[in-house]
Amino acid sequence: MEYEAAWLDGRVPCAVPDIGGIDGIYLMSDTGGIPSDNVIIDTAAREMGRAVREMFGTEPVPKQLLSTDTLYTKSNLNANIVLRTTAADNKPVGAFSITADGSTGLITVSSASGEGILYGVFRLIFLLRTVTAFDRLNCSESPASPLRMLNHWDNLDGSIERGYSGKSFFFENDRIIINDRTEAYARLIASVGINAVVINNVNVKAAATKLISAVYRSEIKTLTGLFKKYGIRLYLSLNFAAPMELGGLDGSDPLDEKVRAWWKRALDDLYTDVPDLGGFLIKADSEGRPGPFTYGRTHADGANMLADIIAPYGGLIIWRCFVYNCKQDWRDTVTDRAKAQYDNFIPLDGQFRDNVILQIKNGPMDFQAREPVSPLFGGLKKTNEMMEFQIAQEYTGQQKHVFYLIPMFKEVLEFRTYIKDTDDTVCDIVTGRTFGNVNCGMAAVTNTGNDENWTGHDLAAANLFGFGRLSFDPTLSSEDIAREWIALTFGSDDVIFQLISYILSTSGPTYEKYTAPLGVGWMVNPGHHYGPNVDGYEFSEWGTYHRSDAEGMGVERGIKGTGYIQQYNEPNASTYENLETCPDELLLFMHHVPYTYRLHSGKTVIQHIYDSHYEGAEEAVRMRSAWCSLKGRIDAKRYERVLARFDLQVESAAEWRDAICSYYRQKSGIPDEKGRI
Ligand code: GCV
Repeated sequence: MEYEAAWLDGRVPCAVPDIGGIDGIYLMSDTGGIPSDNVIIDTAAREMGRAVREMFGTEPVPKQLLSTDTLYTKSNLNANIVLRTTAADNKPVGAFSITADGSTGLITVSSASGEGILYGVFRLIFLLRTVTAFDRLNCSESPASPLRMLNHWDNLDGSIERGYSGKSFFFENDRIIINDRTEAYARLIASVGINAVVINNVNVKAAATKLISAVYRSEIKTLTGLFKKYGIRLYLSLNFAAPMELGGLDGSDPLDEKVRAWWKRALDDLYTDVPDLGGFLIKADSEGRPGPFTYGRTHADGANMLADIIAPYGGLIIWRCFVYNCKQDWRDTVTDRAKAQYDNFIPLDGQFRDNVILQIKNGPMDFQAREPVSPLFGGLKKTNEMMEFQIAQEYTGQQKHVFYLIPMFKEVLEFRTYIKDTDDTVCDIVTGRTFGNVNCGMAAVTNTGNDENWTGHDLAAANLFGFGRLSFDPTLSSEDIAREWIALTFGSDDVIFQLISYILSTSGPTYEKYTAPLGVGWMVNPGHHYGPNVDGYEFSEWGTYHRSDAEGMGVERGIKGTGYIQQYNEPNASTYENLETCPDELLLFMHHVPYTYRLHSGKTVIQHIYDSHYEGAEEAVRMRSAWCSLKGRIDAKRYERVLARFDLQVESAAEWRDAICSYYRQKSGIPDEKGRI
């Protein structure tokens, strides 16, 4: 399968007018070592050379340099670039600075780490392509999250769970694929600061269980080495029942000596051959996956058993908190799936090893278009935590609809937890600022596949790019990220910028308007999760209800309901409990109210449902028109590809509008005051 270069596309030329070209690229080390010994610095130098060729037509061969003295000789517009390794400092791995001296034309990328040199080079390439003045190349950056990770839900048969952009480029017919595309992917994600990647689905079944065994050893070794060149550590998802499925034991009890000995042998063996492996991601006791509960053990017992084995190798265990009862009786109004993660993990706070990180989905349910922030972030005080976002658009339009997710991620990260100081946010927790821990970060379930453009919908690439940039620097605004992505992907034409930024910034609110209202979520077709089906999950065992009846709708999660709201710290708990202060957009997530209940907007719930669905469907039409205005400004291939997706989106938005409005017209018996049918 062909693939495009996405935002690394060399067709976007240098935008800095006062550079005519780059004369030389030099490697230099303040510490006297030979920097090219470092595989990551080699990659950085190669990337710089390649970008220079793409921007200026000639590719200087990187040379070693002892001092920059000889380079202070600018006599034309051309510049020289120095990649300078500095002495160790106390900045995070990956920190770098770029200094650009206009009078000499010398551009220096400095860092104490190979990763920093690589990130500095990519930053410099982005800046050369997007800013219009030499002095704007100057910057200093440092990654905020120690772990910036992508989770692939790729299966070994080549399918991708919740994948919307083709098949896996890692696996096919139970084989691991390693080719040009693998390297292209590594450079793509390294360019936005990603430093960890889990290549297989958390639902580890069949052949995937054997990824830790000798069967796939040589490919895992090769892949690990390939990613290492880009400063990325490879991780694998584990099957907790591997001692039974691979080892033939009769159980997987984490406290059973035979089980522990089996894991120790298996993982010692693996790390001996692949010492650079980052570690493992585990989904246990969740949606049918095996776990410690079967043996009456805790998740701390399970995670710590594995963590102890891989600690000597510097390995990490990333343990998912997505643990809930997926066999609930829908008639049971006391059990609440939203409470499950907090209830399961708070009692274990402080019991996990230092090399265990709990990975927590952004909301308490499952990646809906609108959910409150998981209260677990405000609860755990003595445990490493990591954010799990989803850029695969499972519930947000499946990469047929455009949904720029970065504003939503920003909202989650900026949420105040009140766990410590009044201004402590979720971002402070997952970047280690609140508790001073180093094992933490952000992960996203990725949206990539083997489609030519990687992400199916061309505009969905903004989410992949944006997640990387945001995990590196959460202070960036979603507008800044969009601006940078648009310029790198489509060039600096102002009309393109205006129209695509309009589309991106409108996309999330639009999708939210024409799908499930006021935070209630889940009104999708079961199984594949695309398209409207109000009662699709209503009478099911998944714990996903909207509780609509003739009088009203929403789940009562306050003191008189399931008590979920009490999992938040004050003042969040009171804000959500109190109808006067509960935000409209989360009202039906938090409370059951009559259709005639008046929102802060002044509208009744039922009229809001009608109005927002009509508005959302109309906005989808407007976004499509905006895209149509780009005809002739964007290459025909990408233009047509996106247009075809907008056609689907407009059709689907109208279907959502009609299905939801008709359902609630019938259920409530209250007509639309605007007389629409
Ligand atoms: C990988 C949701 C998805 C599943 C996914 C699960 C998870 O339930 O629908 O496909 O499984 O989340 O995050 O583990």
